[in-house]
Amino acid sequence: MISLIRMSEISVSLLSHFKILLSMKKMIPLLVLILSMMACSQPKQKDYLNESPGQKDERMKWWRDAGFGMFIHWGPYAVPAGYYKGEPVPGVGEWIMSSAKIPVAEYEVFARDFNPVDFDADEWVKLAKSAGMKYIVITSKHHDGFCLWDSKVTDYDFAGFTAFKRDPLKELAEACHKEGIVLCFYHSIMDWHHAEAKGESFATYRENYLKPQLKELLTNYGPIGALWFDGEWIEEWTEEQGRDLYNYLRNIQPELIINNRVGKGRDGMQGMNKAGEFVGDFGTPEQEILDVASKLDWEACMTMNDTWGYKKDDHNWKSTRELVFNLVDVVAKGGNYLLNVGPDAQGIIPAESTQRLEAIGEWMKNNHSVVYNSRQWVKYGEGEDVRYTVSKEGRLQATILEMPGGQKTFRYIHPKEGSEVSVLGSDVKLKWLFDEVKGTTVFFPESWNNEENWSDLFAMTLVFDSQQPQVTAPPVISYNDKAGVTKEMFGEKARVELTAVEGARIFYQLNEGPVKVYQSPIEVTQTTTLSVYAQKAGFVASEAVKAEFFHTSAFKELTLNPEPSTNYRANGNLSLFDGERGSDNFKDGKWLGFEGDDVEIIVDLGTVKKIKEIRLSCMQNLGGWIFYPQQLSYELSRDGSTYTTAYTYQHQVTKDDPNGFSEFPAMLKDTQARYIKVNARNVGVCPAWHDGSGGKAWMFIDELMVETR
Ligand code: FHN
Repeated sequence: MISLIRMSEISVSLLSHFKILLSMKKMIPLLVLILSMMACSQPKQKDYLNESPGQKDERMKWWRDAGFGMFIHWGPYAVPAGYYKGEPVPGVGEWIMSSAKIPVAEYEVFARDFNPVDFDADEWVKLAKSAGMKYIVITSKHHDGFCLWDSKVTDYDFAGFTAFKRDPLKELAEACHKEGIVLCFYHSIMDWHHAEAKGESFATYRENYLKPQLKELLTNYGPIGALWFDGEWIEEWTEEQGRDLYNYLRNIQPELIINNRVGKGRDGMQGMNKAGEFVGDFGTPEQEILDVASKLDWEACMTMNDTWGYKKDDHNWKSTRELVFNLVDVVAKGGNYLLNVGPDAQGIIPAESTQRLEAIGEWMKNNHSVVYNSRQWVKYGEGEDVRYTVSKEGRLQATILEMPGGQKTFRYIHPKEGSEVSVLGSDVKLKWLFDEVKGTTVFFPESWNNEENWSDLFAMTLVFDSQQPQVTAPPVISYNDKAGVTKEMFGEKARVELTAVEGARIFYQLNEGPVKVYQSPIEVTQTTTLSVYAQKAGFVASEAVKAEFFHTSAFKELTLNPEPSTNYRANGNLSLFDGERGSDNFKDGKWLGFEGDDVEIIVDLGTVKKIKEIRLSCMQNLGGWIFYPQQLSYELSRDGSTYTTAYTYQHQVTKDDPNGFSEFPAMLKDTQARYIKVNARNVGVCPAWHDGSGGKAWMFIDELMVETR
């Protein structure tokens, strides 16, 4: 039985609890008010993912006008400088931790010893400026996870790990500000040092480490021009995370520019985005330059030798001439050039880099209008030795990469009557002559046969007051009522028609034969490359278009084993000799796709014939998990039972392998055979380095071509 006293104690505490609840109930509106004020105090995230093209143009203007920047790869990897346990470690220097499989604790020893006492930010920035570079992109954190700034989020930085108690990024920010150079940060999403940067815990790393560190970099170092992400290929990273990070960062610095490696759009080393919508402001070709001009924003990054991070015995330096050529080639194609230096562990930029940058700077003194604020012309160039740009004043600039003899002809230029041709960095005026077919020929002074008299050693830029070129539209090659053919197969003979715009004459060439004027359809009876161009009166001649006609003998029978996958069946076996080779879009319904399977094709020519050549078209698209065969062989037989191998191909695919097509051609000296057996071994599963590692690999084939005599 509960005592009265106990009863009164309970009612007192109930009463007090009720009073507390009551007072708390009174607190609710106040609590709601505080919470909403806090929410309002949290500035609402602006959506920068749907920025208008005009706003993007405004934001990208400085970057597009700059054209030329310095990439700096610097970190603890400069300490071992390419050696581990006294042995040289192959590959790029900044990957030594991974290439030599160095355990974290051991690699940290290099970090502890990283004490760059000779680091001089002013010197670095002045060198970039003297080279004509307008911005610097430095590795704030590379894959090894070491931070080049004093981060409050980790002690794996100079302040926390080394005797070097300075913040190089702070000093660089001040030096850049002083010299009017724009500072940008490279930052690796992949982090070999952070325990949570993989697997399940990745989100924790992203929210509690990656983002807070990026906030430090965008808050404590003044205006940052761009963030240059890398290491986005890890499976933990997704396009969605990239979009979220992009918006998060632009809400910190709205004018920030962010490369396409913030998302998953990059299509391998060629660096531009795959088809589809992907986050990021510019494409990032690496160690390569686009083949043709692009209207998209892009920046080619490149080493001066074979490594990004410092390696003491990598002396495979590109020549200054090659670097100037690359710079001109990139800007003519609408891109920026980001040229790398790898300072050593003392903070010194290798002399070979400094010499080349100073020499480029000399060239830029005369030719800066080719790079700064320049824009693309309708044609980015002619051949391998002429590159066109338009200066900010609107003048046409033709940079000649190979100094010609006494004269040089420019197919696409038609200077205004009476206008002069001048040379950047020289007061010479050059004579010129326009010819409708050949274009404009410019004549150089005798004295220029001696390079001492050249205005520039590496590349010279001529300036024209040119009319907007009237270029004749390219002609069309048609076969079997199909227009615009580029590669066709035919049995007995092929009848080819050529058409062009009204009033244009058509000129064609079969293989290396003479150039003829087109009168009527052309008949070809053997494998032939056709090159055609058109020229309308008063217009400059069009560029040449090519088509290849492949004479193949009809097959009596063709067996294919196994069947291709349902989604990539095209017209089954027929597709292998319908003369229709698939395009670079593997979903174009022309390719036969095999998931994980090896493929065997047996062809019966019906009778024994002289085999001249065999080709099998295959495609590689690493992003699409499509790989070339790792092994391919062509075997021949007269009786269909005993086969002899006529051709084999073997290759271990690597992450640097290019996407594209290959026909694996085998030239056979008229070997007699009736049967051909093709064996293509599939890679089977995606390699360890691949995003899809472990997943089934695809092999795509099309067009088996057999030329007989
Ligand atoms: O793995 C990095 C490499 O170390 C270097 O930083 C280059 C520079 O663009 N990017 C990655 C390779 O694609």
